[in-house]
Amino acid sequence: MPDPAALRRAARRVLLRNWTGASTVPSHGLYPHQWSWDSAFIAIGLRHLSVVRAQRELETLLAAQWGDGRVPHIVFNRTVPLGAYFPSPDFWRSSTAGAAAGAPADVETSGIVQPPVHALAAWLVHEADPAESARRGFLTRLYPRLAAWHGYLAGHRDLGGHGLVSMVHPWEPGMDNSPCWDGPLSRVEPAEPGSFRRADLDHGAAADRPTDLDYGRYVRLAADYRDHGYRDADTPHAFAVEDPSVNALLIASEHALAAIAGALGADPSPHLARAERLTGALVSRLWDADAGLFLCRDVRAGAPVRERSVAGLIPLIVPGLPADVADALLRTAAGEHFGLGGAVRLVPSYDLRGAAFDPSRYWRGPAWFNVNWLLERGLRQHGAPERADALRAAGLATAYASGFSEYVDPYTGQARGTRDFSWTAALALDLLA
Ligand code: 9WN
Repeated sequence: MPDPAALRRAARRVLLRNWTGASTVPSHGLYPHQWSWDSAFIAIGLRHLSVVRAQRELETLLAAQWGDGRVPHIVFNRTVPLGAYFPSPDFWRSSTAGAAAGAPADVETSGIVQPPVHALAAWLVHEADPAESARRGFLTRLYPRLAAWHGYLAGHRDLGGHGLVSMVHPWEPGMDNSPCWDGPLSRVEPAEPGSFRRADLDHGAAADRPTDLDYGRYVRLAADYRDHGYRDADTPHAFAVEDPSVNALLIASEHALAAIAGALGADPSPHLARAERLTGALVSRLWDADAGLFLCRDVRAGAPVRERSVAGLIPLIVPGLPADVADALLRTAAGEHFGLGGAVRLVPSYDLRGAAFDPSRYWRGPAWFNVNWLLERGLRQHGAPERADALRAAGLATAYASGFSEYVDPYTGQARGTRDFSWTAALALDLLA
């Protein structure tokens, strides 16, 4: 375990450097704009440095919310050159192509979304200093926006028709090249290789990143959505998946929204009712008792995706999970596929025994800090405090030793991806507190 004061200083330095004045970039080189779920995790850590800055982080993101309630996955910084990140604003063209869906006119964004961690983050930021939060009217301003965000997901994204939210692009669940998407993506015709330039390869090792074929398919799906005005009802959505992690995060955030409503003297019951409905749908539709974890579902094929992704363990953060399901998840986490408390330092993003496992390539095996932070919370919530303590210690040691890297080899803890990554620093601060 590193010296807590040294760790705190180093994490603070990363967050101060990555702050741009109104929000935080995930990393200056690879990701020079504001990302949606990154900002939620960053705010959770920033609250330990400055509650006002943490509030600002979330408010900047939500200021770019669309009229239909969606919170875009990227809010572009207009001072950053177009070639610094791909796809850039001239690809998404949100303010024109997205006008009918209510895209803002004064800021450029992407048109897809990321997991709804924001209400959970807003509640944790509020709890860090409730008096200051009340004085600044933080929850009063955020509540309608967060409610509209969840309303968009529930109202526009139940593509499977069973009460769960679907993601329509591999960038949406935030686990871009998870082996779970290989099957659903194989039906997508890739864009011409020469029709775009991958700026990510200017900053990251190709072996640590998605392949060119993946990128061709990402581009095709995003362009199709754009060309249908980002209107969900009109877009064919060749890729549609129900992801247990996204739905679990929505449930946790719906519980947080109930707490926010309660703090504001509003009625929490609609949020609790939605959380309960979602929990029922999550268990009945995605739970696989034989595998001992939740599976993703390919909505277009009408079938479960038989791959073990860490997304299937993340429902441990759901408060009202049936006890037998929670117990089975704890056993699976500690078993041969994920190695918690045994073979690995941190829980991998994908099955250690899976055919597609690769300890270096992005979401196909490496361990990520946001995922491990969520699992740490889930372990604590479901009666496994010793395991949570051990994961916390491993997370802190690995975050520090890896230079707050984006992800690590799950066995060795060796740094992968970019360094000085904001959510790694932010969540280390949160674990320290
Ligand atoms: C595409 C910013 C984001 C994270 C995602 C991670 C990665 C982007 C990319 O970086 O995705 O959104 O260009 O690869 O997969 O989880 O939010 O940190």
